[in-house]
Amino acid sequence: MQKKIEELKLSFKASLAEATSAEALEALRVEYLGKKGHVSALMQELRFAEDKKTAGQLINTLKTEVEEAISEATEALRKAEIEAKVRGAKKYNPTLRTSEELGSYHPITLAAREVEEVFISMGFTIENYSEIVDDYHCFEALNIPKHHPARDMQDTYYLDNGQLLKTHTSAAQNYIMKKYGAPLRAIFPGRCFRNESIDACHENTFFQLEGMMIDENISISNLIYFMKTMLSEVFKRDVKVRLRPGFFPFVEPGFELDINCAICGGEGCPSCKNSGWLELCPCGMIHPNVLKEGGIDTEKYTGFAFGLGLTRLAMMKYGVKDIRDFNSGSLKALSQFKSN
Ligand code: FA5
Repeated sequence: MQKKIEELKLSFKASLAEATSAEALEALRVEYLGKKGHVSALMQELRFAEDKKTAGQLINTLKTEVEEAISEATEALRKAEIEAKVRGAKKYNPTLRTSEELGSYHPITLAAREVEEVFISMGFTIENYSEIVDDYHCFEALNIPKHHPARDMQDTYYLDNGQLLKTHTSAAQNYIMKKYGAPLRAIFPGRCFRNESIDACHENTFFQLEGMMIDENISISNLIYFMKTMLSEVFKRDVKVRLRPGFFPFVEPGFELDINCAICGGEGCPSCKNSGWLELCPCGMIHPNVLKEGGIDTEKYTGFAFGLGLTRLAMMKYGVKDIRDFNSGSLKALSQFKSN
């Protein structure tokens, strides 16, 4: 009987080598381990064998070896199939155009780039600043101490850790003054967040583009020159603006620069809250306290700063009636800017 078991082992090995598919392996399993298979037949014969104990052990060993060999071969086959599939799969090609429908730049990006180009040509650098800032940079360093009523104008989203979402790009002023010192010309676009009531010209998430120029003998006339140049370059047509006094604790004197509403031509509409004018770019001469806090010698240097409402500028430039269209994700609205 032992001889028979050895012969079965050898024939199993030979058959296993030829079984190269899942079906062939299953057939082999049934041939050896099935109810009417070789191992069952050996068990039947065992009753009549003389060397029952040794033969029984050998049959068990054969059974285990057959089970293990078939499951190993099945697993190897499965892995080989997966590898073949991966090898044969289409490779990702980053240079391949997947669709004729190409995307386009967001109108706010387009507007920001135009403004940036104008200021770069006038010697300004572009700075980047975080969207999460601390109380010091957003308020304290800007001459807005705790409990100052000016904080009420910017309904702020505070984080659990005491930091906050930047309410205005002015939050970068102190950082940039300390980074570069004077003289300095920099612009810094950025996303701002305020817990606003939303309407056609107010969003809770909007973009501003801040600018600062600090040097010897900088005056209001420099400020007005740069504002005029920026607006005429961006709009490429005459736009009616008005300058009126405005209060911001970080500038003295401070101004509101309003633009005549491009949607209604000044008649009054929901986009300008029926006033005919839209607040666009508050500005002013940087307050000495703010310069000092930024490490600037106020005996030698003065400077101006402005906070352009970039989202509103895009509204006026492209004739977008409702500010909410910008964040809507509506392809119907945004794809109109493709040709730009
Ligand atoms: C400020 O944020 C000042 N930091 C601006 C400044 C900078 C003044 C430097 C002086 C010197 P204000 O809160 O007015 O100011 O916002 C500036 C501009 O951002 C507004 O004129 C407007 O164009 C835009 N803006 C403000 N709130 C919103 C809003 N909720 N949705 C869309 N645009 C807004």
